[in-house]
Amino acid sequence: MRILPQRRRHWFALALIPIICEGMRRLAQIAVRRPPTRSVQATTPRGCPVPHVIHRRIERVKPGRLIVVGDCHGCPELFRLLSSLGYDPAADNLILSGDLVNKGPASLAVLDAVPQLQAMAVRGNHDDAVLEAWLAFRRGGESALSSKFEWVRHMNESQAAVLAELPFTVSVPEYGIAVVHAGLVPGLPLEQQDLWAMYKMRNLVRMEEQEEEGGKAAAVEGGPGEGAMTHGSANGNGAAAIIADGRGERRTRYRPVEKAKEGGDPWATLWQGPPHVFFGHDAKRRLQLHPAATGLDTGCVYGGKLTAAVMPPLEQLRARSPGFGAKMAAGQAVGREELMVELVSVPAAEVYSAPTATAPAGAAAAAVETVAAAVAVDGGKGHA
Ligand SMILES: [Mn+2]
Repeated sequence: MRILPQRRRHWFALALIPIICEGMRRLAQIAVRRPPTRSVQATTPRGCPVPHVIHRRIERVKPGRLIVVGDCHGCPELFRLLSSLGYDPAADNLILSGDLVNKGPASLAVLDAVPQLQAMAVRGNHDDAVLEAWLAFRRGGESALSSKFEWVRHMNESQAAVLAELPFTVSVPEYGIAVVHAGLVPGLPLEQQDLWAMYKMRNLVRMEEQEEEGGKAAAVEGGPGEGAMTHGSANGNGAAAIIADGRGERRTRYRPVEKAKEGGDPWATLWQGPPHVFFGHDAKRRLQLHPAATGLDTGCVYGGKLTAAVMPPLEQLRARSPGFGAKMAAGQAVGREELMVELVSVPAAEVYSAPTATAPAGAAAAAVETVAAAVAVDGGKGHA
């Protein structure tokens, strides 16, 4: 301090205040934080750089509605759906449930639309795969693209940047909701959720079951209420949770799996929240209406439909839904009724991609009937 002239000393001291505050904040964090159960993943499961923000939080919503749209897969139905809703980027809040691209004809237009529409979106497995393909294409030139990703050669830097920045979850605490592409493992805080599981899982297998069946369960350690997981691996033995049942005595461990034939239950049937989770990825199961989770992938690209969950502006919700305020105050998961969710769908204009093992059976046949009514809005609730 002596090296500074007298009049500069207090400025120097002022400059130190934020540094000291930050140091104290970090010390406080270390004091309350449990030791991490895994190392931070440096890349996504497809080897892409992880986004700067993995778990995005919308602290203050815009004054309009909150709209969550299911898996677009490059389908132009996104634009018809938004236009039928009278979507206003300046007022409404829009979140896409991931798999923005691939299989449909308008992937690039969807990527252009994300910033134009002020949309937020979570990362789907296809989004990550496309980003990987683009990065490889840029490194290796023409030979690096498989026919499945042929269209990726036309993707420009800003379209790729949209994919590169996609977080794995978007939370809207004011509404008590979160959006993820595939699912979440109950009992784990967001920061401990596995990247693979968040965009690939469909079912959760009880670890005990899995052990009985073939002894293949991952070795997982963890104390009460603490999540433990294996490292996110390419084949997806991603995460397991240990859940206290309220008294902290019995615990359940779950292992997320990709396909229903691997056993277990749909993860959303086990999810109790909070938050209420909107998700996609599971076209075969179509609309999923569980108490604390809503599955919105209604197989548009397979000739099904594109579905949005529309919630009123926050101010209206608080005024018109007494249950919403009560559950939020009690720290409980809000349901679709409390959120006053309206489900709105537009049918696919055509079958853009042949149904696969994980796509809805019979969607192609159903689509034939809906081609003529392509622009009609199906405003009904609860079409299963
Ligand atoms: Mn998916």
